[in-house]
Amino acid sequence: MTKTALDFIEAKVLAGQRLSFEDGVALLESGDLLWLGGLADLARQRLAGDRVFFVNNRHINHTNVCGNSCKFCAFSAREGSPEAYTMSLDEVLAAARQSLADGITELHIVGGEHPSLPFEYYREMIGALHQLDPAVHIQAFTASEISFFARRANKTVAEVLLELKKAGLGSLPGGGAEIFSERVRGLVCSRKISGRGWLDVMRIAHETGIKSNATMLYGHVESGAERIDHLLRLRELQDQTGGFGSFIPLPFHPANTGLSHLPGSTGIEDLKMLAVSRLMLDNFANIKAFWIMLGVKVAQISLHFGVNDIDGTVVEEKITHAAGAQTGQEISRNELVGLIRAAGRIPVERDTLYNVIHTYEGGKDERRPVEEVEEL
Ligand code: V47
Repeated sequence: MTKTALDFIEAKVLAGQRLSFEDGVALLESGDLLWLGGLADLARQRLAGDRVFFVNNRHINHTNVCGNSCKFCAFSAREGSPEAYTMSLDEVLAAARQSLADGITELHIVGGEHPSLPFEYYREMIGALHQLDPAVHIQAFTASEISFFARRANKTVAEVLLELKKAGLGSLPGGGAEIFSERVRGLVCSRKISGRGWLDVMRIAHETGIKSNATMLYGHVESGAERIDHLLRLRELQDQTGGFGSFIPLPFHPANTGLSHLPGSTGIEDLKMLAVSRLMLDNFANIKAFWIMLGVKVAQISLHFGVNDIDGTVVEEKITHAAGAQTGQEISRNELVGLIRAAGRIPVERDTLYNVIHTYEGGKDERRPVEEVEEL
């Protein structure tokens, strides 16, 4: 890519103009990481200022049983196999109870597409969790899971969403999007909902008053053009509904998957992807770095590459850890505050829908002993 083309893109960003498909591909191909990061940082500054969000949350992966056999997934197991597990309602409630005592404000629940669990299992789970603590926001079930529930229960997507909403569902997580390209889906997740199907479920959710996130799984067999196509399809839907709260690019982890011969992404590629996401998704308020997949240090550095959200405390995560993630399972609120401060930003604890719970004012770049942070 010639310098002139990149200069032209830079001028567009400075003028606040929307970037095209060709611009996105050129940005991904550009070799100047710091230039790209600086441009994304400018876009981040305009959209989000110096505040960096995190949430006090807990993930629950209620079952790994799944009939999809996606090649990128190390988490799923066949029904009846020795690795298969399905949590009972009591086990889900016990996991939630444990973290409610620690003050979480969000439960993030995703699992496999279990071929024989009835829809009642999910509706009862949401209802019981909501009763346990009506103030806790339940972000549960990817668009792919919602579509699967509808097919299994012979209901429409809208019916499933409304029943879950009535039971206490707050919003949908962004998983299951993978890469929208039919070519790629044919290679890595041919049994899963199509890209168009995923977007349709999200459109219906947004029209039903249910907000959601969006993700993209990258670093496997997709091309740069297919990544940009994915971003543009999200941008188009966001223009129409405004229902996406954040975008989270997820770097593929190859260990124990059907694609274990692939190397996985590098830190440079991760930072580039986050920066390009910030620049292309001009109608997304938040770009999130999921530290579990990126590693804490890359997630922290990404705060200078367009990112303004570092996800949350998480507590327990099985999907990426099955695929070889080296990160811990949990990070404390104080550690998140320290990481954000050390990056020169203002830590803000948010709820799931980006309402501010607490702004940690004070010295921006000093690191304080962990026990002092709570007292600010
Ligand atoms: O849908 C599966 C991906 C997703 C692997 O909405 C893998 O705030 C990497 O969607 N390597 C689940 N990724 C996680 C997810 C998520 C995470 C954090 C925040 C939010 C949010 C959503 O993980 C799956 C799939 O795309 N995944 N296998 C793997 N081997």
